[in-house]
Amino acid sequence: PRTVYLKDYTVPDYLIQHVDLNFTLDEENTRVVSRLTMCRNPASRSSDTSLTLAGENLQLIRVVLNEDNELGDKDYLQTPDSLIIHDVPQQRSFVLTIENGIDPKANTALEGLYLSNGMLCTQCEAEGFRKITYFLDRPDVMADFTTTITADRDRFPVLLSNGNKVGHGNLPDNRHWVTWKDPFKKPCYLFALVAGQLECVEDYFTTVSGRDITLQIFVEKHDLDKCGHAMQSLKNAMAWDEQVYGREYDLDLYMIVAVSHFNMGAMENKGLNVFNTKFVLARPDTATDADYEHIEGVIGHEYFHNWTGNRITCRDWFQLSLKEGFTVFRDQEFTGDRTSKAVKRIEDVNMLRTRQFAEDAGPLAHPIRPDAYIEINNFYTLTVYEKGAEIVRMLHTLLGADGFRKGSDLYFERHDGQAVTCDDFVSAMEAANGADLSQFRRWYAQAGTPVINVAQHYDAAQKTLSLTLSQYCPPTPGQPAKEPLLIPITTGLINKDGSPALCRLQDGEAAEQVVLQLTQPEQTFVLADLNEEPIVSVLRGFSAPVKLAMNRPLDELAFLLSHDPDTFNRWDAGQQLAVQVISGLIVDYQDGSELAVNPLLIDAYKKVLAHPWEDLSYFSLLMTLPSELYLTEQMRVVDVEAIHYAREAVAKALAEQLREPLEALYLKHHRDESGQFDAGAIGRRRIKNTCLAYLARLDADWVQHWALQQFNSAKNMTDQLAALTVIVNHPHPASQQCLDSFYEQWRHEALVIDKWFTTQASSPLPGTFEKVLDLLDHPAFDIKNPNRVRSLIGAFSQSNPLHFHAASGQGYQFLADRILELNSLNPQVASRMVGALTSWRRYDEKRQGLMKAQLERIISTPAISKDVYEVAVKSLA
Ligand code: B3K
Ligand code: ZN
Repeated sequence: PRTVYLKDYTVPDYLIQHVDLNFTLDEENTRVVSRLTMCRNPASRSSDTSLTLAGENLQLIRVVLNEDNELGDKDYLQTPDSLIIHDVPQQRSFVLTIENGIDPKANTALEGLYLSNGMLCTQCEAEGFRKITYFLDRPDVMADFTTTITADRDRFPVLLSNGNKVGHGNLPDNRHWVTWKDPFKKPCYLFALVAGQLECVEDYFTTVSGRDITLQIFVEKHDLDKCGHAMQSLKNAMAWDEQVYGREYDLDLYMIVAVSHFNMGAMENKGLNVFNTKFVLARPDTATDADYEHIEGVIGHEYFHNWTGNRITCRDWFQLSLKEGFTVFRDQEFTGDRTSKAVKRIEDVNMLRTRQFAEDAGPLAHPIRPDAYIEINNFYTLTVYEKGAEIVRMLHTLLGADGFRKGSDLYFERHDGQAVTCDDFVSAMEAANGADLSQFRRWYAQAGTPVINVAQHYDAAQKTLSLTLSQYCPPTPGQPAKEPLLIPITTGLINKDGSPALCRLQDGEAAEQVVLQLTQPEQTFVLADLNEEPIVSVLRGFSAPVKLAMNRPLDELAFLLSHDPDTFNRWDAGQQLAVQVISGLIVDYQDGSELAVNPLLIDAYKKVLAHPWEDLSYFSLLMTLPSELYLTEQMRVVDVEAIHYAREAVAKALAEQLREPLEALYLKHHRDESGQFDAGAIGRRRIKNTCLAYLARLDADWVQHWALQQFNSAKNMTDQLAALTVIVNHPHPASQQCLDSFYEQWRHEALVIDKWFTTQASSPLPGTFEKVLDLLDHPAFDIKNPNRVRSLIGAFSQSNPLHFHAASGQGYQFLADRILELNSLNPQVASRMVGALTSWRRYDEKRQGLMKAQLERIISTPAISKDVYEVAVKSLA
């Protein structure tokens, strides 16, 4: 397979001004006639007069140049992935008409035009348009599109594409046609077409300048009752982007279509977003509070792309983080404003510190702007998205909210209608603020997670505190040595009595906190006017994507857990406290010693329980132990069993010793507030279910009864699923019965059945692996549906370390078998599943050998896709 390099970028040799597409739809034989108005790009430096268009799996029917010149075999060359026309006009624009056939039904890769439950839909990002017709399939070729769709009226009553509907009519033989015109120039990856038996929910939004925008959500008929939340989320997002970024919507129509078969979350096609049903459909009894939050977040994300992605797009795919990092930052802030800022920040950092840090420390580490790829779809990673958002967040921290807004305003003003680079974004931030971000730019080019060390020295005579910070970034593939980065470290001080101490840097103003700008490998900052030595609170709000190496004594962590006014650091102090205690128990477990939990931890949690919290979701997070995955990241050689049993020992000790307050809290908040989604009701459900999960560790009849009661009486999915999870994760006499009744209750709701699969695949109880094997043969399992694959195979391999990493290696073999099966059906999904094997170096020798053997087996399989090949080969390197 061929590697593509950023350093090889050249401008396109030709431009496309106008695209006129004509689709005659059929499940197995769709005809596409594409009429391209093109010209030589004046900026091109090549002297070659041929034209190469990208195209895959297309049946070419004819090629016509300038209306009447039908080209013959000798005029062009067809390769498996291109069409090369030997000679095209160089001095004036020309029209190229191409007719080709495609087979959507055979398209199980779900890229290009494909079938999902009888409806036809497209997915073109990153390079799917070439599976529809021959084209200059690169984001820096922007054109205006007119699309006419003709189809049978019964099978495809609804025909959608980007922009505005400009014409429609009936044809003989029960056929009809619709024409769509998108007035905004766009790259072909933003093209979309949807056709099928869809029903629609309609509403409107009045923009700040008084324009009425029609909003439509298209779903299958039986899902019409699950669109209300998505619609409200869209309106919230539209209002938020006006208020926070001054961005107004630009077309008169905004459409969202929900489809069941989708490789990822959603797609921001201009005016016609296509969504995974998972991020649209919600009803109180079918979707959890977390689902409600994710739907609003993803609807926001795709909406925000209209400005950060569509109006201004990427020059090339190496710049992916330009749109994704910025848009994730925007959706994170949106969700924080809509829900709880404190909780949202913790959830985002949790994900970053477990999954993205692992990526950054492993064989697939890459900068947020990668230098090279074999398959671009493999680079829609946590690094490009989540770390990319952290880089944007650091700019926000460094420049302040106003400075950042000035920068984004200038970015929109300078680059509207263009395809640009990450560097253009940073330049706009610089220019608007008169800032020098040259060192900051290294974040775009360097992979790996920097480690920050902190040393403090208090000088009682001078009343100063010296903080010496140092940075070190471990080597990553292809980057043995790193340059120092500009790292903003938000820091505050707390007096011994728990009151905040003011921070004053030399010549600075006194403030509640300061942003220390670390630019050197080691640097000392002096804080003045301190009558006593304070406790430092470093990296508040997680102000940079780094690892803080501070070995604090347990009592200092307990102090911060009680007193830090920064909600993030307060929570993190509890996490670090628990990590230290659990780490000690991991060693005890490995030594075969008894697992005795440090009373200091119990006491700290007791205090948390006694505090009158207002934000109960935040309270729930404070009560939640670090996940097994986070603990995995803290170990040199990962021991999944020791992690699981040590963490369980702590959870059980907390349940035993804090039984009374946990019970009281459960009973206090155990009420039916189904259908209420305000922060109060969500928080009450969350803390109640956190208590139930602790109490379940007591394995007592009465708790089993509580769980069963809750399961049977719940009228909302949050409570029902929380109860089911407790029942399935602990020995419970009614376990199978509950699973069966849940299945019966929800067999017609695919998204709920996904949860049913996931719950079983995630259980720590013995027999889970056998259960997963049985579920593969369950009639509801369908390897062609990515949500189902993720709910069973993904959940087992990525969220059940105890069983996936069973010493026998059966989990690894099982996963490799599934990857090979998926490889020929859906390479993108197959490649995602390889993720669970890539961290093989982190395990003991025996497991390393077993995991490696499966990776080797994968790459030596004939006809392996480049998607799977790239991930497997790089993880072995
Ligand atoms: N831009 C799409 C992701 C496309 C993934 C292609 N493999 C969704 C998003 O980030 O909004
Ligand atoms: Zn995105």
